[in-house]
Amino acid sequence: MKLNFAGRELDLSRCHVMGILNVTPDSFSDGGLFNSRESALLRARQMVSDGASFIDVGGESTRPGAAAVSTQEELDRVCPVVEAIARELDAVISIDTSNPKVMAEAAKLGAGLINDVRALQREGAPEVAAKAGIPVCIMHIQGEPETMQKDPRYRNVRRDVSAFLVERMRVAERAGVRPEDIILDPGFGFGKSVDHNYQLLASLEQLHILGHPLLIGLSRKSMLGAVTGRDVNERLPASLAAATIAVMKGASILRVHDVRETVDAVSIVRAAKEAV
Ligand code: 7PM
Repeated sequence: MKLNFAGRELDLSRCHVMGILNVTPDSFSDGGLFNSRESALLRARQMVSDGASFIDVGGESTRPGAAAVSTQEELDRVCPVVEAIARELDAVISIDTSNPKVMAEAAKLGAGLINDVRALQREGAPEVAAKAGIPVCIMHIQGEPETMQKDPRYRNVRRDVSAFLVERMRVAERAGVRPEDIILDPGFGFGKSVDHNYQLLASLEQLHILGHPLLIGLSRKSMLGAVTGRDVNERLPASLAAATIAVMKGASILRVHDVRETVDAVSIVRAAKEAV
């Protein structure tokens, strides 16, 4: 299962690690430390040398209650970083945005993947993604980031998430996104209770039958805090356990804060899978 990310081919039958690079002033676990272009680049270099195949560059906080960001502000945050990483580093740049203008600009500057937590629901997004001609991650979300955690409800969370993803895939394909370029993500924490999240994690295999690679984001999420009682910066062991489960259930890309540690966990799963 090979995918072409703006000229970089990756075999997604193996699991790859995506490092999170927040370029927002209010990023929840980087504390806004990596804001300037230089510090973002420093962090990206470290993640690539730690084994990240992807760097997920995000300039709009998806944190519930975070202020909306203007297109210009998001472009100003993200473009210099995308450009610098594309010039210097051997990694696929993933652009974490819902804004079609940002998608288009980032693709021009060398981004190889569109990661839209709103599943291309913004006006014009499916068409821009198609025109960019790079793979797209379609993530499940219920509601809008501002309000999604207020009493999320499902008839059947596994079926509802699948149905949503199938519907958004159809929209993307109708706009011209190639089916082979679609990556799916159940969207842990995006309009889901703790129980919903664990039900989805327990049945990740079921999403696999849709036939697309899976991208999974569990790193430091509150569903891990809910079980361990740990604060966000104390969730590495729980994150690694969750990552291990996801790889064992067939995830192709893990979106994480702690690249080096996750690469180790992935390598153990691979060694055990390949042993005869
Ligand atoms: C507040 C709420 C802060 C949520 C940060 C988050 C995912 C993603 C994010 C994911 C994909 C976080 C999230 N999570 N993109 N972006 N999948 N594709 O905890 O699970 O990092 S932001």
